[in-house]
Amino acid sequence: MVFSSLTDGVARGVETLGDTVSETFFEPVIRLGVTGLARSGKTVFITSLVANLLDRGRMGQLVAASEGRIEAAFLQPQPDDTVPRFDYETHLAALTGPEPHWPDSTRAISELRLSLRVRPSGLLSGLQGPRTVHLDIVDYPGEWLLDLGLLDKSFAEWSREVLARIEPRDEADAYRAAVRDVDPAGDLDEVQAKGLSATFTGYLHAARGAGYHDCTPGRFLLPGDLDGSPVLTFAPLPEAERPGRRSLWRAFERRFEAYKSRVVKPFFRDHFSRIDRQVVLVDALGAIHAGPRAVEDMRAGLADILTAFRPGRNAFLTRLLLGKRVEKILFAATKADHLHHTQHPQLTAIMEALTGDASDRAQFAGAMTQAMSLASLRATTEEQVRHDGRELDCVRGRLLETGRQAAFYPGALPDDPAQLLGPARQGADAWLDQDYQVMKFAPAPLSLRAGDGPPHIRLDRAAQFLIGDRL
Ligand SMILES: Nc1nc2c(ncn2[C@@H]2O[C@H](COP(=O)(O)OP(=O)(O)OP(=O)(O)O)[C@@H](O)[C@H]2O)c(=O)[nH]1
Ligand SMILES: [Mg+2]
Repeated sequence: MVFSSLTDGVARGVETLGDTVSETFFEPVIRLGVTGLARSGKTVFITSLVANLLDRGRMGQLVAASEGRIEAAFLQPQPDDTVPRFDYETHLAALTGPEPHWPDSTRAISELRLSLRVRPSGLLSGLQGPRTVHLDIVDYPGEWLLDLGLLDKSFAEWSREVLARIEPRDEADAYRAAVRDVDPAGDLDEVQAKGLSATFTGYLHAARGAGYHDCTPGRFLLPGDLDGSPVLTFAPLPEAERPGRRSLWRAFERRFEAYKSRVVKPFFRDHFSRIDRQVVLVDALGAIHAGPRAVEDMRAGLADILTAFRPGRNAFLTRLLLGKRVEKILFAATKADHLHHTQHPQLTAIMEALTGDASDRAQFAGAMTQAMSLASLRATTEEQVRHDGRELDCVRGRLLETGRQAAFYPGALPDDPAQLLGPARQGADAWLDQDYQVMKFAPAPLSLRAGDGPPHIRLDRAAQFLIGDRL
């Protein structure tokens, strides 16, 4: 992690100038952010998108590709030397090798530059030669966006809120007990400090496991190279009466402030503020399968993530962005290959309803938005199965657990998303009249024709929405 010493405003100003100069005189750059909560499908999405932009045989809905205007696509060294490279080759080998498997979980930010040589369309086509458009894809955990909410809070406010929030939660038993024995005004004892932060981190992990999304500070769960450092060694404390300079309270307060200024702000300044186009991936089917509580939690988590795209609500972001906006946001329900295509419209409607609240209120500050259901890597085929005298629209694939082929009917999604989101909001324990299942399928072994990327569902439409207008 590199900490910049420039102030927020200056950094953004210099960079804006840099962007403009290079876009005007050199080659245009599109920065595409890919985010979503853990396991939402970010790594598979980027891997398959890149593979399908390199080999465009299955990208019929990407207009520049279907018009044959993309003359070449190639990977290049990325512009940011301090960000890990997205490990495209390893992930692709996992997905498309002789024994295909899903890639490992990735827990930090990474970046990849794909460059496209494109012939202009329309009037310009006769006048101009091909130009190069760089697509910088940035993969970052959605959890990091949740930290935005910390910036407006003092340590005292944050502590008060968190302690109140965790009061009724079983997952926090150990932390509540630990805090009871602590005198926040007493001198800092580093062993005690580490113990408290470890117990609090344990609570965050348990809470996330139980489906709570309000698990900040985000880096406590995904520390990366900050693991064990003082900026991650703090925890919420009960208010202290005039704590001294060397007290536990003051130490945690300083670290909380350091977390904000040296972890949260640099992420927003160095990465988030530079994004032009954004995909937010959501494992909506996984949540529906897990039940109403998980759906409600997903909705609330998504709403929190999306506040980052409505910068008017946050003074720091407003200042940082200086009017720059994400131009397009795609909300995509991933893993749609778990459903027969006849049910994809229902899944898309659920996505629209989940993000609709937020887009109505502020229209994401002028960004164009779209909801979609897609599969980055299609692991199933479709099949009709007769069951109890009825034809069921099934999907067939190789089950992850047993390796056996099976046809599978996940249950019918309702035409009206309110039938799911309503009970979820009202705190229902189970779905009333339908049971939803999700099987885990392994990626299918592939034998790709020359020029074809891996099989997908609507990845070409997603690409057209996100970057088609710039090609
Ligand atoms: N059937 C199917 N499963 C998918 C697809 N994309 C992702 N998955 C499943 O979802 C899991 C998570 O996908 P990833 O791309 O690793 O998700 P991620 O958001 O990068 O996850 P983290 O790095 O852990 O945050 C995979 O291991 C697959 O089981 C898809 O297109 N089809
Ligand atoms: Mg990942």
